[in-house]
Amino acid sequence: MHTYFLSDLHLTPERPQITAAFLRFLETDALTAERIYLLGDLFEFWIGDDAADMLGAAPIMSAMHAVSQHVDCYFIAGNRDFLVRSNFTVKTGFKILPDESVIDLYGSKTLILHGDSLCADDIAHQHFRSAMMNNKSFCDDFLSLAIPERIEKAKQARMQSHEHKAQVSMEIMDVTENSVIEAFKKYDVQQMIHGHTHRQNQHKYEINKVQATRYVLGDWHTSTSIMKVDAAGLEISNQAIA
Ligand SMILES: [Mn+2]
Repeated sequence: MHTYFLSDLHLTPERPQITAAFLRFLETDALTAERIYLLGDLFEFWIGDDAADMLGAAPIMSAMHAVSQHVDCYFIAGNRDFLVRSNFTVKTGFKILPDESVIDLYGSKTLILHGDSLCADDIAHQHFRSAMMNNKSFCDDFLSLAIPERIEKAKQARMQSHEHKAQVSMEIMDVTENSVIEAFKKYDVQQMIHGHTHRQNQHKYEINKVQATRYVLGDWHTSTSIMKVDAAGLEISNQAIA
């Protein structure tokens, strides 16, 4: 038995080849797993469950739902799709977990998260997290707007995000080592898995004289990034997206 982890697909109607690659995964490998965890930014943006059909997500959600009938499926929201709500769970069968969840992964206690909470040096992003993502009244107000108005605001936010990325160095947008070490200690784990930075890699740490590992999933821009874990270990595979 095995478990899959994926993140940062950034699905959008503008990149149908990535949606096709995800649908292929759902129709094939996904069905062989016992559990699947999606660690955020599945969608390029999400402006409310009621706008899913309009943004072309309906076929994706029904394919996810088909898998959830055979496999335990979980979703942690990213900074792009933090507005997923209970209707998303109904339509996809993926249960929403809080960001920063601890799971038992074949005997190893493992922290799973989207990863942007670890990017403490990115002040603008941390402001976005506190003022918007984690601000219930902001989210409720936004979701109460008419869909075209939400689409317009999301476009503006994406433009600001592009400008921000162009201005801020790559180091600032990566995780800060202090936050990583604090997270290992806070949750008392020796293993964590996250996405967000799109920098697929594994990093070793020594926390209180014990070795710890941080695994980073890649994005799905030019190739897939799928982590497969079983009792024997862990590997990430990348397949080119045509
Ligand atoms: Mn992200």
